[in-house]
Amino acid sequence: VSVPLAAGALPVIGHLHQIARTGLVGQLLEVSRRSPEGIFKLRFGSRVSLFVTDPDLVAELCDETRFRKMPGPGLRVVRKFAGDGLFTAFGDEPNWGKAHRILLPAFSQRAMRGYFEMIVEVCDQLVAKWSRKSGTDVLVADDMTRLTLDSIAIAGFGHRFDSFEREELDSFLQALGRALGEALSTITRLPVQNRFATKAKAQYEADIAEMNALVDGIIADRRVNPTDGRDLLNLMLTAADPETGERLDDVNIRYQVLTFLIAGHETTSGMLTFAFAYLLRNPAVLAQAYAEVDRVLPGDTRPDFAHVARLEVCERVLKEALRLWPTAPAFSLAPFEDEVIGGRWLMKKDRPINVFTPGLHRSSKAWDDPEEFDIDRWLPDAEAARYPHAYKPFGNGERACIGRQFAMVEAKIALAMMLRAFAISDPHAYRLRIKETLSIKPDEFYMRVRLRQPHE
Ligand code: MNH
Repeated sequence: VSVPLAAGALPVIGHLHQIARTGLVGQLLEVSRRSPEGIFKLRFGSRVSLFVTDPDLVAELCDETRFRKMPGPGLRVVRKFAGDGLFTAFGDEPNWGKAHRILLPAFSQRAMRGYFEMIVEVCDQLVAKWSRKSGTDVLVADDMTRLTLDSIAIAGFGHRFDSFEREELDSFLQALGRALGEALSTITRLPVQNRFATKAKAQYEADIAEMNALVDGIIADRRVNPTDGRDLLNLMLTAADPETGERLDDVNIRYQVLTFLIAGHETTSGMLTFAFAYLLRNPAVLAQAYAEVDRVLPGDTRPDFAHVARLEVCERVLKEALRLWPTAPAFSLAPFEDEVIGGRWLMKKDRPINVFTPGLHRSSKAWDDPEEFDIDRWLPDAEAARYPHAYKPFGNGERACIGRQFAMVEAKIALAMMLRAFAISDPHAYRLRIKETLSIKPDEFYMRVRLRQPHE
C-alpha cells in the first residue's frame, strides 16, 4: 500500500504554503496529530518526503539489519560544509567507520571526567554574568549557546571562544546560524525560488568560508602548540584507526572539527533553554529541582564529577524537555532492500524515511497524557515499563549521538549551578514559540534572574 499524502497539498507548491505559516516542525506536528496511522507524506514543491511517528513502525525502522541512516535533503545541504564528517556521512563512506573508531575513546566515562572541570569553569562564567545582571531579564537561548559552544570548544579542541566576555554572539555563530537557516530554506523553497536565490547563495558561500577559517586556525594552532591530552583534536591528528591502521586526512579533520563545533553545542543549548522554560511553567517541579540542588551542592561546594549522578531531578527535567521538544527533531533511515513495514507499507530501497521525533514522543500509543510535562515518567519503574522505541532524541543504533553523555553531563551541571545561584522567574508570562534552524529552540525567551539570598 502506498502512504497517503497529508491533506491540503496545492498544485506545484504542495504543502509549502502551510509550512511557511507554521514552520516545518509546527506543520509536521499538526499533521501527525491528525494521522492516527503515524505515517504520512508531505510535498515540498515536486519533492515528496515520508514521515513516521508511530512507535511500532519506528521500532521496525530501528532494526539495523533492515535499515540504516540515510541523510535526507536537509543533511545533504549541510554536507556542503560538513562533508563526510561523522554526522553527515553515509554509512558506506569509509571515513565514517574510521572516525567513529578513532573518536569513541574521547567519549568514555574517563574522558568525561577529564572535561568536567573545563565545563564547570564555563558555567562559572555564566554565573558571573548573571550575577552582574541580577534583577534583570536574560535571553536564555543566547547564554545557553555561549555556554555550550565554549564548553565543546575548550574540551574538544582547547579553543577559547570566551563568549561571555562579549555582548555580541561570536561571528562564527552568526555565520553558522545563517548557514543552517539557508540549509533549511533550501528544502522549504521551490526549485525555481532556489534558482533565483543568488544573494542567499553568495552569503552561504561566505559563511562557509568564515567557518572554515576558524576551524583551520584551531587546527594550525594545535600543530604549532602540541599538547599531550587525548582530546578530540589530538585523537584526530595523531590516532590511527584500530581496524585499518589509517589516520584521518586533513580534509576530513576539518569536516570533523566543524561537525563537533556545531553538533556539540546547538542541540544542547536548545535542550537547556526548553528546560528553563518548562521549569518556570511547573512551579512544583522547580521546587523539587531547587531542593535537589541545595541537597547535592550545598553552599559553595565545588561541583565534582560524582555530583552529576546525584542530580536525578535535573536529569528527569532534561529528559522530559527533550521528549516534548527533541532539539534535533528528525533523523532519516532507508532500507537496504525494498521492505514492507507495519505489514502493509512498502518502503523502497535507499529511499529516505524521516522519523519525526516530536510526533513519536507524543504518540498516545506510547505515552499517557503525552502533551503534559511530567518528569515522573522518568522514575526508574515507569521508565522500565515504557514502549521500547518511543523515545529517540539521540537517534538510533551505531549512528546514534556520540556526544549524548557529554550533553547530559554538561546540561545537568549547568542547570544545577544556575539554580543554586539564582532565583528564576517569568514576569512576561512567556508563551512558547519555536525557532527552527535545522534544530529547534524557544524563540525570544527572556527569563528574570536574581541572585538568591542565603536561606532562600
Ligand atoms: Mn548529537 C548524532 C541529537 C548533543 C555529536 N545527535 C546525533 C543524532 C541525533 C543527535 C538525533 C543522530 C542524527 C541522525 O541519525 O541523523 N545530539 C543530539 C541532541 C543533543 C546532542 C538532542 C543534545 C541534547 N551531539 C551532541 C553533542 C555532541 C554531539 C554534545 C558532541 C560533543 N551527534 C554528534 C555526532 C553525531 C551525532 C558527532 C553523529 C554520530 C555518527 O553518526 O557517528
